[in-house]
Amino acid sequence: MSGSNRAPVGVLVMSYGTPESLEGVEAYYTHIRRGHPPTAEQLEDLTSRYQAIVGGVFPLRENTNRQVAALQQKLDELAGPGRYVCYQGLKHAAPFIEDGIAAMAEDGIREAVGIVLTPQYSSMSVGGYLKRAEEAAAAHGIAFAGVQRYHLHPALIEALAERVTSGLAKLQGPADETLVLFSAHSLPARILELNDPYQDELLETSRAVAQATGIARWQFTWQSAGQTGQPWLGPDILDTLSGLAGEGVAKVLVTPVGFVSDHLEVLYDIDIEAKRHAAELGISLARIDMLNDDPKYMEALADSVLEAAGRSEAQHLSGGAPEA
Ligand code: FEC
Repeated sequence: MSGSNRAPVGVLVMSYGTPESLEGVEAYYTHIRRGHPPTAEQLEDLTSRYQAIVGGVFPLRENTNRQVAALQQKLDELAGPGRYVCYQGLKHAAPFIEDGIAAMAEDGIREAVGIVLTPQYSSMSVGGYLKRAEEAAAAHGIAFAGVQRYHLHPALIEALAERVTSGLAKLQGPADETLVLFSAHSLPARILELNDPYQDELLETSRAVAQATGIARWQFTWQSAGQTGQPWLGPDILDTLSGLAGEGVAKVLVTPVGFVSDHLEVLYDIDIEAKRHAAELGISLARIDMLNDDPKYMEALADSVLEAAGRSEAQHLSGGAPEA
């Protein structure tokens, strides 16, 4: 980023997005399915999951708003007020990624950094967000640099480790009686043919958190696979829990490391579905508190934004193209 004129740098904070109301669920689901409307049965299934979760029907929207405000505050603290200006860009709901970039253009922003509210890179997740943001930025003549990953940032690992430690206390008894089950959103299994780093990065985050907390008993599992008729990465958390019950494990602390917010995939898939299954198997299941706007998480995000802006500025000065 060219630091000489000190014009504000736009920060596009990208998140998955959630409907604004129950009436908006169909349009949201159709967007996720790339323009193909869900069947009545699929729509009813998704609507009933939203209705079942605690903490409001669509907590992701409020949580994302809070995260964006907290990141703005952290950037103001670190770089001076107004040096960086945050905008929101959602993948499947308004304001869409393209809306966020258009708002920057209207405000006269010429340089931007993009960051996604999920720590690990996959071409199917972060790669998709950054591609859309880059294309929109190019159309508006905005120089754009994307943060691809921050899955090993020390402040992120510290924040997750603190939550594992307090989560273990929730389950009571000696910590070595509990198995820590790291989890993340599954992806279609064809990702394996693309040499994608997603799985490795999730395991790296899990290993770093395990080391930071000194836990010996941990495993990784997938969750929230879609119903697309294609195979998804497994084992799924429900099968993993069945296997653990067979091995005599009685206490499990689920630690989602690919999600950063309270939302449907945590509040339904873990807190309702996995918990119910665990209870049937005689397992006590607890979950770590999500990061939401945790100050250490904000530090990891702000640091990654500043690093990307600096990298981009160095490249600008040396005449090279910014890295995506
Ligand atoms: O709280 C909320 O309203 C939104 C919760 C939510 C998050 C989330 C994160 C990720 N997804 C990822 C991949 C896929 C792929 C498909 C897919 C489908 C859905 C559906 C809902 C949904 N996802 Fe999601 N995802 C969330 C919600 N996701 C609802 C549709 C019904 C269902 O399957 O349950 C399949 C698309 C297709 O049909 O082809 C693939 C990935 C993440 C984590 C990274 C990120 O946050 O971007 C990867 C939160």
